[in-house]
Formats: sequence, structure tokens, C-alpha cells
Amino acid sequence: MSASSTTPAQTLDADAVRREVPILAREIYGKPLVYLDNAASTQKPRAVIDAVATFYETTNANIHRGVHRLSQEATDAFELARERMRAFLGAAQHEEIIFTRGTTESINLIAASYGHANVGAGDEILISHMEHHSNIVPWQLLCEQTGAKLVVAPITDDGDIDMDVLASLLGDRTKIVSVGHVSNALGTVNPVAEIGRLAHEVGAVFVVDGAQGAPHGAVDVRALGADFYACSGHKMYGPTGIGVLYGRRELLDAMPPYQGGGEMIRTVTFEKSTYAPVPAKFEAGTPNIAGGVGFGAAAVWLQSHGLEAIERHEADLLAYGTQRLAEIEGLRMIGTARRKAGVLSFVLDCAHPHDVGTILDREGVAVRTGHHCAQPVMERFGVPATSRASLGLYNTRADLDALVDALQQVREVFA
Ligand code: C6P
Repeated sequence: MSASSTTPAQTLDADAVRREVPILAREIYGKPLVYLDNAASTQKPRAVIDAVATFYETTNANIHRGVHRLSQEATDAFELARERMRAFLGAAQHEEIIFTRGTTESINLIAASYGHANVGAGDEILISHMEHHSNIVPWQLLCEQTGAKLVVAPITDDGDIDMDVLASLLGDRTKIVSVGHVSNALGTVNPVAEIGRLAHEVGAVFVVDGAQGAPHGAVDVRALGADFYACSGHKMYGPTGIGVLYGRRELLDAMPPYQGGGEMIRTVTFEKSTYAPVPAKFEAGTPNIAGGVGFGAAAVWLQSHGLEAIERHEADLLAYGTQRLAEIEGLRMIGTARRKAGVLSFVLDCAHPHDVGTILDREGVAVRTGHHCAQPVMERFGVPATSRASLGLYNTRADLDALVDALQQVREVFA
């Protein structure tokens, strides 16, 4: 996440932010909504809702193919969104920004395209034990199809990657290293720049699953040394069904297409097709145009609140929430890494996480319960599931107080 800034620190007024997000005014079972499920999906500010609605009301048409005015305006809106995502991620060129359906599709694209072109029998792909299934299964499929081997760097009892072991697992055979920027199940902020440096030392490409990194602080893909960086609009206060894959230009240029169809070609005959330059080569078919426009608006909205201010605000909430949850008898925190971002994952000795989630819901408190699509992490900590409160920039200390009060009620029911 971010480096320190020399400009005066911007502060974040979470109460003012809340007023920009209409759904937060809702009640659930007659109680104010306390939304603590931001790692699953975030709520949308008026700026994003309006950007999508205005696009449909004033500009909607297919892009990149019409000579008519609306098509040109829609194309401009979509390409402006690409430029906004470029600036948000610190990429050098807008051609390095590929619109996808989300992080999952972004990683599958890398595995299917870069992976098939560059990974063979006996090669190795290194991930960590804390990865989301989206950063495990695409690589497993690639290994099954090519005879490559998936190598897993272990994590400590606190939920940090064991960096000494990771370094020892890298070698001539390592072709791809892929790790999460931030763990969705533990909240660990991984030392991605350091892992990238180690990956490059052995000539591997470095993939960062940024699904939980990009919403919570400034990202600079070049400073991180990421060859690829994947993120999802819906986790960044933008629409669902849209995401971005950043890829370094020279890698993208050399990669074969991922899907075939309209827009990704230069010429087509029955004998042979030739392909469009990036980014079109990787955007077959009509994309989620309004989603892209909304995602661009979300990036601008996040920037307007200051990524470093967001990071500081969420760090304060994380520290407060960690301290308050320690008051709950029989609560075990899963994930106590040195550097964490907005995730409080825990189990209670008296109740199953699903029962915890159900009782919290009756109090208006939305958390996620389950394995969080990270089953190997659950197995590592010896639990089938956790309850997870995850933070966003509109959360307040009062939200965490409401969580703690509701957990005290769980204890009263089950103890
Ligand atoms: N994690 C969660 O509740 P998609 O579904 O493609 O937008 O994102 C997938 C994904 C990839 N990597 C990480 C680290 C993630 O956290 C997620 C999504 C959600 O934790 C839904 S399982």
C-alpha cells in the first residue's frame, strides 16, 4: 500500500462519506444497517450510481464500432474510464489496462494466455498458503494441463508469509509467482514489493491479486514491481461484473489472445485471423461498458477522499476493533500479522460462525461467515470457518461498538 507523503495529511470524515452512500441509511429488522462485509463487496456512492445511470440515460451505445455520435461518446466514456484506472494503478500506458469481469477473470486470463505460452512440464508456479481460491485454482488448472507444479509458500501462526522459506522455494524452474496484496481471510498485507524483487531475481513473472489491496490504499504497480495486478470494481465501491487486469506492455504484446470474438481481431479469414493490438486483443466481445464507466467514477471518488487518508482511517478502525474484540470472552482472532488491512476474522468458543452471523444480522450487523473462498487458510488454522468483519472507508468506531454489543448478545444466547 502507500508510501508516505510529503504533502499535508488529508483527513477523512467518515460521517460525511456515509452521506454519499445511500444504502447506508437503510434499516435492517428495524435497526440501523452496520455494514461490515466490505471484503465481499462494497456499497456504492451516489457518484458511481449517477455515473452508471447518466451513461444509460444520455450516452448508451456499443463502443469502438459505430460512426454515429452516441457510439463515439460511449467509446470516449469507456476510454476515459480506462485512463482513470491507469492513473489509479500508476500504470505507464492506458494500453496496459485490460477490462475484465473482475479479479477472478483477470487471473484466469493470465493463466490461460501467459501461462500456456510460457509454462511447461517441470516448471513451477509459486503461491502462498493464504491465497483466495481465485489465486489457486487457475494455477492448478494450468499445472494439470501443462505438467507444471504448484509450489506453496507456508505462513506463520500469525498469518505472515514465511519469507525465508518462500525465498528458498524460488529457483530456475519458477516461472510465475502469484500472491495476494492483502489476504481476504486474515487481513495480512503481504510484502509484495519484496516478493516481486525475489521473483524477478530468478526470472519469474510476478502476479499480484489486488482484490483486497486496491480498495484500501494507494497502489503503484510499478513501485510494487508487479508484472500483472488484478482487481475488482465491486470491491472498490464500483459496479459488479467489471474488473481490471494491469499487465506490463511487453508481456501483453507477446501474449496470445485469451478469448476469440469481435473487437479483438485485425483481420479474419477462414484460414487465419490476425489480432488487434492491446488492450483490444484481450477484450473480445462487447464489454461491460456502463460498468467500466462506473468503475472509473469509483476510482475518482476514492481519490477524492485520498487513498492515504483512507488507509489511515481504516488502520485506526482496525486497531480500535482489534482492541474492542479482545474484550469478548472466548474470542480467538484468526490473523494477527504484523501488517494488516481492514479485516477482523475470528471464532467464538461458544457458537459456530454461521450462528454468530445470523444473530449479528438480527441486530443489523452484516458480516461474512464461512471459509471466505480460502479453504487452505481455514485448514491451516484448524477451523472450518470464521466470522469476518471487514472495513471500508465509511465505517466508524460506532460500527465496531455495534459489532461488539451484538457479539455480547451471542455470548448471552450460547454461553
Ligand atoms: N473475495 C470475499 O468475501 P471476484 O469475485 O473476482 O471479484 O474476486 C475474487 C477474489 C480474489 N482474490 C481475493 C483476495 C478476494 O478476496 C476475492 C474475493 C470475496 O472475500 C468473495 S469470495
